[in-house]
Amino acid sequence: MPQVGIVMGSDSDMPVMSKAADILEQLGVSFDMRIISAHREPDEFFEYARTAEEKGYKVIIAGAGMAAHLPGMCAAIFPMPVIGIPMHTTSLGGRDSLYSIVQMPSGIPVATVAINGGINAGLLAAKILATSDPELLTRLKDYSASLKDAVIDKDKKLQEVGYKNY
Ligand code: RP5
Repeated sequence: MPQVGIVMGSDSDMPVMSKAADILEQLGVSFDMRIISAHREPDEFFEYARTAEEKGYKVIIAGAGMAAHLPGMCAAIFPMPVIGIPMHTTSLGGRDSLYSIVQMPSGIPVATVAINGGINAGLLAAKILATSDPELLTRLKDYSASLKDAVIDKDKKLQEVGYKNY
């Protein structure tokens, strides 16, 4: 059973949503991925959200752009955590998506990551699951250590070659 449901409003969201999928795959977290538009196919959306719990999801990652109702409507129906990813948009730079997703009314939370924040959405979903999975927690700690090592390596190179040759 997939532990995480990844859903996006359009295939134009895929470059961002695939980053969430990649990090979950790297961490050994099972997921499934769907393209479902809350606005363009409301009946299919409601079917998806109503059956999400029985499909085994513990977290949903929902990404959408513009008047982005998909994450909020998932949170209205699915009883476990929903993480929202606001998509960058050409007209308003993603502020439209961000405000639509982050400004939820009291009682229906959506954990909103940055505009185009696919990697952090995947990591946040994994961290939620890691609260009851010690092996996943260890893999997350290893991932954090690898980030630290990458910065140390970059600084080491800077000290060796100088900023003009970096
Ligand atoms: C939203 O509208 C989608 O999430 C997407 O970000 C945006 C534009 O969709 P397309 O016109 O590219 O299909 O529903």
